[in-house]
Amino acid sequence: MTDLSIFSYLPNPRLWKASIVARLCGVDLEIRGTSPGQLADWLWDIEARPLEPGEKSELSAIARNGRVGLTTTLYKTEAFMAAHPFGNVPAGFAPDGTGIFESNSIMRAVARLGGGRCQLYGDDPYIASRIDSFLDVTLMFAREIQIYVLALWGNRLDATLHDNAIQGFTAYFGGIEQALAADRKFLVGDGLTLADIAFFAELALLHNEYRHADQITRLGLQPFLCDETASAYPRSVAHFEKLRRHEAFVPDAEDYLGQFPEITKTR
Ligand SMILES: N[C@@H](CCC(=O)N[C@@H](CS)C(=O)NCC(=O)O)C(=O)O
Repeated sequence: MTDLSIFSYLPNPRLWKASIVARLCGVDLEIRGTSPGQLADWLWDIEARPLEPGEKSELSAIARNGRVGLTTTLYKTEAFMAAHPFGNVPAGFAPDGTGIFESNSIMRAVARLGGGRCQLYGDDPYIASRIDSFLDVTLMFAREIQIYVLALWGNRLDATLHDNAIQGFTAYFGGIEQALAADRKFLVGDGLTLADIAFFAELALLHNEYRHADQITRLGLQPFLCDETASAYPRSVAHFEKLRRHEAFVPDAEDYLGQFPEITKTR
């Protein structure tokens, strides 16, 4: 039986948080979704599905404008909104329809479902909480980076947006670099945890920056993924490059990241 189902645009690095943990902890996920552009042609529901031809006209009562990142009309059912009050994807669903939102929390749910098979969420309350600390700061970084990447997608980057993103980037990477000091192999303890997986997923998402290099340089601004970042945060960049080759990460990350240069290489 499926332990958890997730509806999302695909591919979505934030969804990998759950799929990587599921792979490592033997949890059965059902993933539904389509490309971001085609989510407007899907019913956002506990049983998400493609809309039938002509069905949109019958659904005008539930049509609503996308709010974050998705600028088209979306068809979110009342059941979806009851389960997901913020109306976002990735959207997790327990077998009884209980909604689990925020990709970090969906990931935590998968780790909990893994029970004793899962070594990724610490084995005492203090280590689990330290992992949570990293997940909280990663969410703050993710928020800054989302604003930046969405501005790039909308071709509306400006110096202020870029400056805000710099603040978020330097604060987060300063902490990650510090956490990996003295040749630590992982962010928490001696093994892979949810903290590393969330770091990896959000930095993977930032790779979309490469698609918009012209927009950034035209404004006289500096991309984040560049040689200077590799020099300023060598442990963080090496950690990312190591994780992308981990066997549990490769099925999600290989094709997606293969579209982009490695951070350590000059574009
Ligand atoms: N912090 C959230 C971000 C989720 C999010 O913002 N999702 C956006 C797409 S990027 C969304 O679902 N937007 C729905 C809408 O625009 O109505 C997470 O990690 O899950």
